This record gives sequence, C-alpha cells and structure tokens, in this order.
Amino acid sequence: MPFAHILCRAIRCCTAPLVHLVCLLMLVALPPHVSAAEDITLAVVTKPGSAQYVCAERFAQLLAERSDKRFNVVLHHSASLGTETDILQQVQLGAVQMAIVTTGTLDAFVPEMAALDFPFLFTDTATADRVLDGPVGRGLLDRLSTAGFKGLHFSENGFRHLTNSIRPVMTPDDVRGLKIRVMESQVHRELWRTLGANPTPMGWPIYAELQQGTLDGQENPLWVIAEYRLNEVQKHLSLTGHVYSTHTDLANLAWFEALPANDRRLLASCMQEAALWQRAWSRQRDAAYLEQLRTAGMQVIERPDIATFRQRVQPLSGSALFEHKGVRKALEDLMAATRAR
Ligand code: EAX
Repeated sequence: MPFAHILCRAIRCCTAPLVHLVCLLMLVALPPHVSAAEDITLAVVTKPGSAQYVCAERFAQLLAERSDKRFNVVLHHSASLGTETDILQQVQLGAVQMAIVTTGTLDAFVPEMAALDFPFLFTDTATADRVLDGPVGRGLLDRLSTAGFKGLHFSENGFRHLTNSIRPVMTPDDVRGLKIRVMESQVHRELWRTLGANPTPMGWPIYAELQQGTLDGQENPLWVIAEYRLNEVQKHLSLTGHVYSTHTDLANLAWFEALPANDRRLLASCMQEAALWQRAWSRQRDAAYLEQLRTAGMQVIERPDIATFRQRVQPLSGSALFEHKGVRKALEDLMAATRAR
C-alpha cells in the first residue's frame, strides 16, 4: 500500500489532535515527487582497473555526489561496444553520450589530433601537463567539435614502449621488418613505417594475435603490458617512450550543448577533477609495473638508442599527414608550447 494512503488512513483514525498534526506535518515533509536520475552512457574499451576505467569511475562518483544523484553514469567497458573507433562513431551518432578514448584513434576524425601523438613531442609529464592544460591543449579539445564531439579534458595513458617476441630492440635497425600492431591511427601507422617496421592497425585487445604469432610486437604503456599480461606472449621490452599517449575525455557535442549551462559546467568540472586525479594515480604505479614485468621474465632494454630513434622519425613532420595548414599549425603550436618556459 502506498505510504501516503497509510498516512491518510492513520489521519482518519486519529482522534487526538496532536497525532493528527504530526501526521499532517509528515505529509507536508514528503518530497513533491522524486524524479528518476538521468542515465549517461560512458564507454571505455579497456577493462575494470584500467587507466580509462578508473577515470570514468571517478567521474561517475563525483557527478553522482555533486548532482545529488540527478545523473547516473552507466559504464560500458571491455570492448563490449567494439573498438575505440567503433565507440567514437557511436558517440558521433549520439547512441553513446560520453567516452574516454586513446587520443591516437581520434586522428581519423580530427586530423589535427595527429600532432598530439607526434613522437618525442613530450619527454616529461610536467611539460605534458602544462601544454595539455594550457591554451594549446584547450584549442585541440575545441577542434573536436568539427567532428561532433565536445572535448572535455585529457587524462593519461602514459609513455608508450615497444615489446616484441623476436629480438631485443636497441636501435631503429632492430625494428626493421617487425610486424607491429599499432592503434587505428594514421600518425602511429606512419611512425612505424618511417622506422622500417611493418605496422598493422587494429583495435584493442590483441593478446590472441600476439599469442598466435600473427603479430611480432606492439607498443603501449607499462600498465597495459602488465594488466593484459602481454609478458606471457612477448619476451622483449624496450623503454622507447616514443609517444606520450593521452586519453581524450569527450562527449557527443549536440547532447552536451542541449544540457542546461549549470549541468555543462558540472560535467566539465567533474571530468577535470577525475582526469587530474587519474594522472596522479597512473604515475604512482609505473615503477611497480616495470618491476612486475621484469620479475615475470621480460628482457628489458632500459636505455635503447633514443637519439637515433628521434632522428629517424624526423621525416614524419614533412609527411602528407602534416601537409594540411591546420594540422601543420597544430604541430608547430605544440612544439613551441613545449619549449616555452
Ligand atoms: O588504452 O589500443 C591501445 O594501444 C591503447 O593504448 C590501449 O588499449 C590502452
């Protein structure tokens, strides 16, 4: 029986005026109506505990708290909605409202994003934070609107390192001919082609292909290599740190813009806080992951010949990828921002 009916009955039965009054007060104190929370679907390709997932979880928690549970984030993960390219398409269509994706996959949608994954652009996290959280980073997030996305913030994937099952990699010469899985990203494919490897673009995950030997290698931050147990199928790890890989935290633009201004601000600030928290979380764990991989039996080349790697990838900036004026400018702006004090 509904609570209000029970109260009315009680009121009818009550003869004592005090009890009557208490019952009436209780009725007045009931909320006029309790509206259901609005669901927001948010997708990440990786699994619980991953860098994308913990950021999404943090965002969901902050948003629930600060909206008084008016919003409820429904998290899709573990490739349940397909690859990151599939996720981005679903966000574009509005079937999924929000996503946290590896930035490399965005260059097929917004060519300027290729500049962010230019090899050796960022060599330390302090510079990355300064540039990504400054006007140049904001400008790139705003560029996402050209493909129907609202760019909210950057969180962290980490420095990418090369693994393979064939041989230790010290110099770019050792990479020649290796069949390396790369993200579905133009700049990553061109980067490995420039280095003389045989790049194969593919979504995540890729354990089976590495296990079967259809791929020789792959490149990812240490957390990915460890959490996806790639040490079981890859013998060699070279700490190349060739790309500082970010995650882009974004939403469907039309959906986001239709929200009231205070909710837009709330979503943006919850995502910013989640992203900053996640970067710190991620950085605390890097050293332990390296130890874990070493203990698991990976042969680690700690100091590959980075100077030669850097030099060999230079022709990339003159490639067709960076020919377009806007894309070239994005790269130049990023490079200038990393040098600014
Ligand atoms: O985000 O696809 C990739 O290589 C990503 O870096 C990985 O899944 C973690």
